[in-house]
Amino acid sequence: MGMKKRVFRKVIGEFFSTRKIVIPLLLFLMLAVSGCRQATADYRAETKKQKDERMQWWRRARFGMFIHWGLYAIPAGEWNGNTSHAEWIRHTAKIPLEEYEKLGAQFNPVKFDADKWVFCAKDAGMKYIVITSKHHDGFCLWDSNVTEYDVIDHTPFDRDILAELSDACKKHDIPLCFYHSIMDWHHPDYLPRRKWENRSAEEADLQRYIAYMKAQLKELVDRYDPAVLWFDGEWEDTWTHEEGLKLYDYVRSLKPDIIINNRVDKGRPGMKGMTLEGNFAGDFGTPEQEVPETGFEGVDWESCITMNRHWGWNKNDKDFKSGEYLIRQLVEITSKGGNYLLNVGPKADGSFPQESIKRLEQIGDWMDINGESIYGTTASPFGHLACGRCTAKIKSRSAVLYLHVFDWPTDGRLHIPGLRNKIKEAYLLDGGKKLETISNSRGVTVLVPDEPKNKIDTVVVLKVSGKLELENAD
Ligand code: H79
Repeated sequence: MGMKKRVFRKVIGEFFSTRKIVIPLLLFLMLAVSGCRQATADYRAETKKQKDERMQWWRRARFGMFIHWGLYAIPAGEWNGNTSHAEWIRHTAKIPLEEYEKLGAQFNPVKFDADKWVFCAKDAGMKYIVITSKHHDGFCLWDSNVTEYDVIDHTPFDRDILAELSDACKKHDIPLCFYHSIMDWHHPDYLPRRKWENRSAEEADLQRYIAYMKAQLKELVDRYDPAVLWFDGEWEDTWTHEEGLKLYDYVRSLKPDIIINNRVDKGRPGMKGMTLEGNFAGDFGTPEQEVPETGFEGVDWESCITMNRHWGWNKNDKDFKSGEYLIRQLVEITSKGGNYLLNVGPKADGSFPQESIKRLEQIGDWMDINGESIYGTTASPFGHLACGRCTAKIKSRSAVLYLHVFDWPTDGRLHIPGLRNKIKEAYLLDGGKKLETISNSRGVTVLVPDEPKNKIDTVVVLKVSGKLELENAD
């Protein structure tokens, strides 16, 4: 017995005293531990500093382009004489799956030119692009390995749209992002079926669908390196909070610094934009067709809004908002600390609607001169300003206030009530003309020219020294 013990000790002793073994063993243990951490990483547990760094480009950007494009562009909103449809047409016109699939044969967007799209966005002053990799209809704009229901396999058009767009975005240095619908009216394993459909759901297995969606997301991240994933269609009963958390962590594990919207999870009440308090995943809120009454302190959000009444191309919808309206909407949202995601629904031939191009150019003309008052700014420190809106760049010992004057004063005097700071400099952003200011007990009065530079929004810049001091700001 004693003999055996000694031999055993000797063997063990040699084993551990041999550096050759100990070092690799330690390395192995360290790797194993860090590997486990990776696999179970809770990406939502990051510090404020880490999140601030991840969100930085997005917060500075303020303005992006949404693109809704797919097979639904072919009927262009019209089905059996009803002209009110768009990207929901398969559902709203109750089109059987086989019939909807046939649209693929007509999808041949010969005018699609990724560089042109990117120039349109950049010239408008937009800083990122979010395109529908897949909308609710399930049709995919890239050559997916896990379905034939995509642009390469299901249409005569032999070009990978997302590949071309991703190349163009890289070339012209603008982040590309994907809208990806969780709801899928095409995949046999997605549940629930539309109520009006008579497709059998007997063999369907939602877990298999989720695996399919994750495989697609991996393709998208690996091939095109999106900056944001913008989920949608999470409101159906089959999607759960648990799956939402898992999907969020999965996408972050593919690309740790990616940004993901709140529709990945079930945290928003009904179809509202902002997430409720609680353990919900999602980096930013998503008000849709809506500008919130006020901003949300410390919460990121992005209003997505159409130029007319539809997201997908609808040839009969001529109800476009004016360029003036859109510019002021951008300013309004920025002054509340949000981002503005403005939609374009390209036609089936791959071109942007003329009405959209015109408005993007109008916005671009204004942004060329006034972009400084949008990018990298934060919400207005004022509760309300009679003359218009305010965006700001605030530091601990100084601040720049951009006063967006919608209603130009008729008496040459622009009043900023409640502002207590010493004014270092005041000037028009357009052209740089210096302006005089008068400080009194009520605040600051800026003496301005009789006519505004731009009737839509003339920006008056105020540089103030010291910590920003406002009184009765509401
Ligand atoms: O992708 C865009 C929309 O298709 C999608 N989200 C934006 C970004 C969206 N999904 N649902 N909704 C918007 C709201 C739901 C509206 C509905 Fe209807 C009411 C669906 C059916 C009735 C509006 C009217 C859409 C179709 C008919």
